[in-house]
Amino acid sequence: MSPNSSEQSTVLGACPHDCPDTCSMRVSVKDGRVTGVQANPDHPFTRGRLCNKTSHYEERVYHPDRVLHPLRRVGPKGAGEFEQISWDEALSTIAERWKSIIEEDGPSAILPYSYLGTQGMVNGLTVGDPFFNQLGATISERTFCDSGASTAFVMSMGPTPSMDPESFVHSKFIILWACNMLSTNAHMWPFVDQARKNGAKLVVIDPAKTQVSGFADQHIRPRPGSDGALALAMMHVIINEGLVDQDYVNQHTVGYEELVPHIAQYTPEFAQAETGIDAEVIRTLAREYAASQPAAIRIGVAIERSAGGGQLVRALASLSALVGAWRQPGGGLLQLTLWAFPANWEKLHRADLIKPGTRVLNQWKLGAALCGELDLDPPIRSLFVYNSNPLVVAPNQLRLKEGLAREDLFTVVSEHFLTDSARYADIVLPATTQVEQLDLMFSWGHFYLTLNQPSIEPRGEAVSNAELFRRLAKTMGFTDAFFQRSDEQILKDSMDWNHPALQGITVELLKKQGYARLNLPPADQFAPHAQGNFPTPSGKLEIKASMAAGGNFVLPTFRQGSNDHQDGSPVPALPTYVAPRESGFDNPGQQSYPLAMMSPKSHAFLNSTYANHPRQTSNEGEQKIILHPIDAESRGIASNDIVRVFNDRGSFEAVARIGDKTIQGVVIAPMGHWVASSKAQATPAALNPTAFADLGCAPSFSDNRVEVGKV
Ligand SMILES: Nc1nc2c(c(=O)[nH]1)N[C@H]1C(S)=C(S)[C@@H](COP(=O)(O)OP(=O)(O)OC[C@H]3O[C@@H](n4cnc5c(=O)[nH]c(N)nc54)[C@H](O)[C@@H]3O)O[C@H]1N2
Ligand SMILES: Nc1nc2c(c(=O)[nH]1)N[C@H]1C(S)=C(S)[C@@H](COP(=O)(O)OP(=O)(O)OC[C@H]3O[C@@H](n4cnc5c(=O)[nH]c(N)nc54)[C@H](O)[C@@H]3O)O[C@H]1N2
Ligand SMILES: [Mo]
Repeated sequence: MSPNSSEQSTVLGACPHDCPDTCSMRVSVKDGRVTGVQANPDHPFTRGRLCNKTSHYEERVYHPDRVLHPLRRVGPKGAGEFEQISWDEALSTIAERWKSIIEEDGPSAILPYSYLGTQGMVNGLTVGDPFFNQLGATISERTFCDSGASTAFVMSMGPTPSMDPESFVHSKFIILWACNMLSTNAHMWPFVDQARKNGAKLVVIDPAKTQVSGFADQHIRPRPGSDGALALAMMHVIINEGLVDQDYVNQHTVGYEELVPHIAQYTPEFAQAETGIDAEVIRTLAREYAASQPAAIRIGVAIERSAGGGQLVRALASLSALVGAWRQPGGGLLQLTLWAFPANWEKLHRADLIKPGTRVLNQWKLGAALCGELDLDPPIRSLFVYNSNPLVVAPNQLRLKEGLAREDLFTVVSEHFLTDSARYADIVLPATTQVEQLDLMFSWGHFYLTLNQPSIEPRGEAVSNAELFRRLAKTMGFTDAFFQRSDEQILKDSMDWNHPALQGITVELLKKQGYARLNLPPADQFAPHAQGNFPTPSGKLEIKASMAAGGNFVLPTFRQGSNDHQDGSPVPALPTYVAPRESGFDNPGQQSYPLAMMSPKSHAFLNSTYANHPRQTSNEGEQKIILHPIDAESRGIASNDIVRVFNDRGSFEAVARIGDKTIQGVVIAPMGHWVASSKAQATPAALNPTAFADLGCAPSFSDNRVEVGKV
């Protein structure tokens, strides 16, 4: 099929988004134009249904605000005033500025900044790494998402795919823990729903009432960040009441003898004081969880977003082993299926190009770094952003805004739109959308590899990220042929095609079919740890983590992270309760900022993506803050009042919604709205702390305190 055929044709594509569901799409094309996007009805996980965001993906492709040409800033930073320039001019301006910065201060004065605007192996997480590693730029440590949970999970169980999400149909007892499934992982719901219909009990553990908690047999609502106490108290009950699967524990775990005395302190009464959940409720939950095998826990990414998030995941891994949940399909703990994909991260990322001693800067520190608070030598003089919109997704928004406004900072942003971050750029470069590029998608929520074939030519002068870095490499005089690999070559290089998981799967097959299930046992036989076989140093599930001692575990290279424990103290080897830094019941900050704030995902946005689509903003409504009726009343706030939400870090304005969607003492401000279209030009990120959680430099969005008042 030629992309310009005047016949209506269908091209097999894949959703590009940073979402566990990675849907298989069918793109309809006529006269070189995308006329619609449908779900692939054959795909066993997509099951013929796209979400509210991608079902109108053509509106993104043809959005009137798309950036289609390189732009140069002509107004003040942040004003969004630009003029069109040629690619040649854009590239030569970048090269000229970078060469003089490198000459004066060295390449570490240049900072790349990226995340998962697209998740493809070709254009996604690692696309710019070889270029910046070769340049010698400061390394941007990417710990936006799941780095804390991943660290804890791998410390406990190794990098294992652990459970097939489709095997949840076989579960007898399901806990969705900090997971807003019907919004953020909606294609997994049919499997959970089927289990329910087969008689499984569904428990949701989330301070918020969500669409999915409405389907739960039981909704447990702990104080944000206190969940570790709940998990440890469940272990306490299971051990004290003799509910342990002793045979499984003896054969397939390490550290149980030391766990028994350690767990004595975590009584249900202790957990009640921390979480607000009645001790009897905790006892019953523990008993039912132990008795109803196979029992499955599905954790959301939000599990990691407080001071003790990492230790909480350590506790949940241990909990699953105590009851022998792993013995049958449908039992265990599900985090990321990503571990099943034999990706060649090393080849994509090229850590070997990093010069020893190159500076590393964590993503959360961008505002502080740009404002000179970190005393960096040399300071950051140039910022290159792609696949990310830091002004909305990173904490410390006010400082970040201040830093981005620095006249002497040379900022380049590659984007689909003039996002909040792009508005501060000196040069904006136009990026292709998924229908204009080739890519191969792994998934972090199922076991299918999906090919995205381009269905139209790039619009205007937009280029894929891979092409962008080919152009930059050429402009900067990189002669190694590696930097000029075609998209097809990058795609081929991205996977270990000889790995058993890819047996029988070829690019040709993917072209025909669009997707393929990894060569793994089917869901009804998927129980990789029925006989232990955990990919840890001991081969067992490590209740006592050998990797904690000496902190020798590092995140996979594509995160570019070190894994320093936040304060340099040793990581506790046994699952241990780490109380929330701010959001707990007892906290020194409680007097001035009595309310804990969570800022979870918006239903109609994908992080900050789609927050400039009229269909999605009208679906989502304006920025809201949800208050419990008691907290609203004591502040004289009524529904629909415009309120100011604030703490020492900043403030934003929102419309108040009042009801039992939240618990007393906790407010909820969904994230994703753009600064430029927000009241008072700020969003919840203005209040978020930059403090890391305990493991993997994870964020702590669920661990901050605020006050709310009428404007
Ligand atoms: N619609 C939509 N889908 C998305 C995204 C999106 O922006 N919008 N983003 C994608 C991405 S990048 C990710 S990482 C995933 C995230 O997927 P999830 O982790 O499911 O998403 P969140 O909305 O961040 O949080 C889920 C739930 O956790 C609860 N929660 C927050 N803190 C705590 C806590 O301390 N304890 C407990 N028990 N619950 C807590 C929140 O109230 C929320 O209902 O979603 C992906 N899918
Ligand atoms: N308060 C709060 N903050 C959060 C979170 C939260 O729950 N609460 N969640 C955190 C999490 S889990 C995550 S994953 C991060 C997400 O952080 P980001 O990955 O930065 O998320 P997005 O806001 O989706 O920004 C991605 C940008 O990439 C652009 N883009 C898309 N495709 C391409 C492409 O092919 N090329 C280029 N050059 N650009 C492209 C999009 O237009 C979009 O503006 O946010 C984190 N921040
Ligand atoms: Mo994420």
